[in-house]
Amino acid sequence: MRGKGEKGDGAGPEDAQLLSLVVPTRNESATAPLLIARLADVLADVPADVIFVDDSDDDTPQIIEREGAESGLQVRVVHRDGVRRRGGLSTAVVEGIRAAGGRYVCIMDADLQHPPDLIIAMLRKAQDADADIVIASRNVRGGSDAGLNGLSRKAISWVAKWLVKALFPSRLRGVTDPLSGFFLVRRGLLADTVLRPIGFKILLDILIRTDSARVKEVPLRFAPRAAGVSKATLSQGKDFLAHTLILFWHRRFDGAFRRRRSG
Ligand SMILES: Nc1nc2c(ncn2[C@@H]2O[C@H](COP(=O)(O)OP(=O)(O)OP(=O)(O)O)[C@@H](O)[C@H]2O)c(=O)[nH]1
Ligand SMILES: [Mg+2]
Repeated sequence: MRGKGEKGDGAGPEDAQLLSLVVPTRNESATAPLLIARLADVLADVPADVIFVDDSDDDTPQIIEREGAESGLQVRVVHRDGVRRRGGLSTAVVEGIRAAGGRYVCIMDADLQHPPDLIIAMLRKAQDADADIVIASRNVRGGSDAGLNGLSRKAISWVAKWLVKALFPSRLRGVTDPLSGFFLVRRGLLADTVLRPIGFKILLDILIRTDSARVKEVPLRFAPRAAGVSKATLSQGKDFLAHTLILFWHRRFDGAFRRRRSG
């Protein structure tokens, strides 16, 4: 894998650092030590830092600081309180992306549903296929959503996927898992992109707002949560629908606007 000293997006400190991993956390004191131990193995030879954007009320940030210091990883914790937590997971991920310095930014959950070894496969795919976005997909050969909790969640996930595929057919052609929470993005792609996700579907926001980005996928075997408690709630369904509608209108308006200007 290409790393230190390789040519990046242009000039700048990102040339020295290949990857920033962004992990949003809320009350993950049970999973954080397990995750950090796995990341220390996986990222041992990768010029990378790990940014935890934390909205916890428990001792998750202290645990991350302690385990991070012992792990040899370059770990940063951005802890948010009060109004800074507004938007929850979605604003946490955007804040992490904006704090990142690596050539690539990878977003993953803290509960080990996203196997850390896949980070290396995603980086390789990004470099070898010159991709702007690499998605860890549950829906390609070799992937699976077995770790998704219960039949109803699997059904909701299936309906949600086909809804967005129907609303954004051209942009999502060939994309099998537009709602995955595990993905890697070339950071330069997002430099001038305004991201306004609502809820948990940040990848969809990025895909719709970066029209010509090259997308590749690697298979994800979505694992069960390693420990701790799910933060998924029913109101996420409402957030998802609101977010999808906003993106739909944004895209239609922009399209009409572009046509009017060129016509
Ligand atoms: N910073 C931040 N992170 C959050 C927030 N809500 C959830 N997270 C984190 O986002 C990731 C995904 O949340 P999960 O609770 O695992 O949601 P899920 O994977 O859809 O649900 P399960 O399949 O039941 O685990 C985890 O790392 C959470 O700790 C939030 O409000 N703020
Ligand atoms: Mg989870």
